[in-house]
Amino acid sequence: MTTTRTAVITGASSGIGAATARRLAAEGFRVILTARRADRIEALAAELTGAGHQAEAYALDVTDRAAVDAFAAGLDGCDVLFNNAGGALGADPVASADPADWRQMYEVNVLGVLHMTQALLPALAASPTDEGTVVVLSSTAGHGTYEGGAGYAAAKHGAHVLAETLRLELCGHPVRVVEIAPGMVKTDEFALTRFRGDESKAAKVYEGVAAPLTADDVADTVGWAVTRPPHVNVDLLIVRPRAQASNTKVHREG
Ligand code: NJP
Repeated sequence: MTTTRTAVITGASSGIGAATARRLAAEGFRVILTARRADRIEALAAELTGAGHQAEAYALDVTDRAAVDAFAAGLDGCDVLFNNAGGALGADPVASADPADWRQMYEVNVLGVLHMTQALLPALAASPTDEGTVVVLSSTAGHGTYEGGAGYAAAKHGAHVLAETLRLELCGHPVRVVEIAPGMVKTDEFALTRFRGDESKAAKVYEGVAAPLTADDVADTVGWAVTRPPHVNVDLLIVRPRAQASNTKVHREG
């Protein structure tokens, strides 16, 4: 008899989260889709269910600790937690950045991961197939910085440190901790959110880059990491498009 594994995905309403939901559903996971926009995750859950997969939607703001605890209390098991909800706000230099943006980035990219991880760790440790896995979607901005990126990089460095520390603290327990750190990924909303809906500024991020990563490329790395045998811990996977050699060296055509 095979046991159906459950994956909880935060930020499943768009981009990398939605792509990973599709990927993990295809791998046979029951996927629990969470995000603030209920209509988006309900539509995706219906699409996946219609295709014969097991999928449920649960509207959740990861910065709301009480809501996260209520979600966890109603969950009947979790084998994989994909901490993907997050993003950047603004690209202002340190001298003029808005502290409110920094606070919001810390809330979602760091405290959101903390809330979800704390709430679901007991369920992950009790995984009947011994496959409890916490995945943290950080960024190459969690491993280096760039001009105008300090607020986002500080938050993603925080997510990276959380993952590193948790792996040390869980050594000897049946839960592995995986960090996926992508470079430039062309998704519909990431840059638009960063530039508060300014489409021309958002488009400039990817201008001339022949092939940025796609959400599916990142979903592929998550799908691979969480389907290794339970004793294999993929600590950190840094993935960039070929055209991006570092946070500040990008090949642009034209
Ligand atoms: O972006 P986007 P990506 N509570 O904006 C959700 C990182 N990353 O897929 O709540 C719960 O489509 C939001 O859903 P909603 C990036 O930092 C990206 O590209 O409905 N959910 C949405 O589904 C982020 O951690 C790139 O608005 C909250 C999702 O988060 C992850 O990859 C590069 C929430 C954001 O999806 C996915 O980004 C990189 C909250 N409080 C790292 N706030 C890149 N695209 O270039 C937001 O290195 N969400």
